[in-house]
Amino acid sequence: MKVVVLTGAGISAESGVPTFRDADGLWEGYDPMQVATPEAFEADPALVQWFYDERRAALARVEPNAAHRALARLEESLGDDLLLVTQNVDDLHERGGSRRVLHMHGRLRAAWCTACDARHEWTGTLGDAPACSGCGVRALRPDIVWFGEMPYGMDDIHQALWEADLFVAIGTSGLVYPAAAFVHYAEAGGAETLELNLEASDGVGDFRRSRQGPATELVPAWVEELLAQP
Ligand code: BV8
Repeated sequence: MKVVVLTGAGISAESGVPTFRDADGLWEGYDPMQVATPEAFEADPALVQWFYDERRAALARVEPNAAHRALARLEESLGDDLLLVTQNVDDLHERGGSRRVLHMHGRLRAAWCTACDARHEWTGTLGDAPACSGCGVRALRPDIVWFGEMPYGMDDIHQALWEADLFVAIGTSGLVYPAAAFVHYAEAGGAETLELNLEASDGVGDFRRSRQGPATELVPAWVEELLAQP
């Protein structure tokens, strides 16, 4: 069985990572157009670097939860028949045991050199303009896909959605494109579709099945159910 799982901020919420659009979400405090676009970075690089430095540092204070670990168990069982795509920029899937994670919106723990295009694993700050270890130029930005930028891995994702037997969206409000359209691709390819979310998202009507509840309860239960199928 070929499965594509798409996760959003909701899968990391119970680990203490703020979501974007919930009551205490990130966008409550910051206008995404001020901190998550190339124009914002051009206009005020210090603010944008600080915004991501803070979130990168906060990763050291959170741990993966039962939902992340359940998806790692699913990967152990399905191997390459599972594609885990995440909109999240945290590293909790990897720290929860997943080995193959497609971060379509980039990663907090990566830096992108705008001088030589190199990517580097990065756990420290970027606001102090460190030099690229490749070309030496002080031109590193967060390796994050901002609004108006092309997400990573789109060809692989579309291929996997087309071939999928099952598409599951976990902890996402389904408001950001192109991720919000994945369910339509999966449906067109003949896949079964399921939404697992704290509450029904605006796009819940696009899914054949949906369950509401916290990810740490819904995801382990769903994985055990799937793995128990003949
Ligand atoms: C692009 C990195 C084109 C930054 C992010 C009008 C129509 C269609 C598209 C557009 C449009 N206007 C503008 C666009 C394009 C735009 C877009 O979609 N805008 C939206 C706002 C309308 N999209 C883009 O710009 C994308 N690029 O289109 O490029 C292009 C074409 C050619 C060439 C070049 C370019 C790029 C989008 C990526 C932007 N970057 N992140 C950062 O992280 O700082 S998006 C950001 O939102 C995060 O990645 C986040 O993951 C993503 C989606 O949010 P969610 O993950 O869903 O989080 P949210 O808080 O919204 O929801 C949480 C959910 O969890 C809730 O439903 C809640 O109920 C649930 N939950 C909470 N707790 C729990 C839980 N569930 C379970 N258990 C719990 N405990």
